[in-house]
Amino acid sequence: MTLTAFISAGACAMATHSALEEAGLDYEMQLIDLKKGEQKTPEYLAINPAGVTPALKTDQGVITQNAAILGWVAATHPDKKLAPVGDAFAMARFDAFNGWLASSLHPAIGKVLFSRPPLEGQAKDDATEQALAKYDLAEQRLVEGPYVFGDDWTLADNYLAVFTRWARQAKLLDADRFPKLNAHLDRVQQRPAMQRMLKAEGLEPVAA
Ligand SMILES: N[C@@H](CCC(=O)N[C@@H](CS)C(=O)NCC(=O)O)C(=O)O
Repeated sequence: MTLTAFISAGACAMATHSALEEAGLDYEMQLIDLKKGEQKTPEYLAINPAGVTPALKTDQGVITQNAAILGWVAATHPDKKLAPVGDAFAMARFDAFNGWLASSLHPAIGKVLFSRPPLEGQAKDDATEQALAKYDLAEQRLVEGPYVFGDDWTLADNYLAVFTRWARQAKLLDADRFPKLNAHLDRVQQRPAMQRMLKAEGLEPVAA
């Protein structure tokens, strides 16, 4: 199987990149620089017409969306125990959590951090409050602890860590308000696959 991962350093594609590392796969990495607009070039739009990263080119074709890529990596490497493959109910919950990250947490924190032009004043305060309410939901209801699904780490943990990392970088992941999410991020950042991913993207774990 020949795999090419289209990744942008420090972006949500860190979830896909770390999944490939967790599975120990051989893949070629193509860096797409979002600041230079490389996601909108005709060459890249031929890979992912939506003009966003990540994308994963496989022998069967291209897969887009972190959540789908994580599910595919886990399903094609069941021996690596990256997700509860084979348990339909547990897989539905894995997909549901990843779907929530993609459709709710990511857009909320993305609006705060990456709006162009940048949000200011009341608009920024409102967007921040709405994003933090979603982190509250993760802290209080969705993340069982120590991992998303209790004692068993899955790829959903690395995907969540993308957004807790962004929040910590922006000084939004308050230690008193989000003790579980802070401990979770510290734990996930220690994974060798996460550290390989960060190094390959020219990044480092973000300290509390
Ligand atoms: N739900 C998608 C989101 C993909 C996405 O929005 N990627 C961002 C980076 S985090 C991107 O490429 N943005 C570039 C743009 O919108 O021009 C996924 O998880 O794959």
